[in-house]
Amino acid sequence: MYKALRTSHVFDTTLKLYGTPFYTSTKRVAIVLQEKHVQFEFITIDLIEGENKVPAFVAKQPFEQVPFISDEGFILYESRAIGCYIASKYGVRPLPGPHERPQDGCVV
Ligand SMILES: N[C@@H](CCC(=O)N[C@@H](CS)C(=O)NCC(=O)O)C(=O)O
Repeated sequence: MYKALRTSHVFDTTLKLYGTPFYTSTKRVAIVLQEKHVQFEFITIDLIEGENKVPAFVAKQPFEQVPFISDEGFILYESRAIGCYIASKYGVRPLPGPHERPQDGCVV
C-alpha cells in the first residue's frame, strides 16, 4: 500500500523530444541533447500521417510543427531556442546571460 501510494506520486521527469527523424531541426535538438549528455525520450511524429494535426499534439504545439520538447512540463519549440535552453540548463558551463531561469532566456 505504501509503495503504491509512493509510486502514484512519481512523475516522469524524462525530457521528451517530439520530432521527425532525419529532419534538420529535429536533428539539431537531438545533437545538442547528446552533446550535453541529457537523457531523453524520442517521440516520433509522422508528419506524412498528419500526427502533428491531431488535437493532443496541437494542445502542446499550436503551430503544428516539430521539433518541440517537454521538460518536466515545460514545453518549448523552435530548435534554436531549444538548443539555447538545453545548453543553459544542462551545460557544464552554462551560457552567460542575465536570466536566472533557463526558460526565461529562450523567448523567441
Ligand atoms: N524554425 C523551426 C522550423 C520547424 C519546422 O519547419 N518544422 C517542420 C519540419 S522540419 C514541420 O514541423 N512541418 C510541419 C508543418 O508545418 O505542418 C525550428 O527550427 O524548429
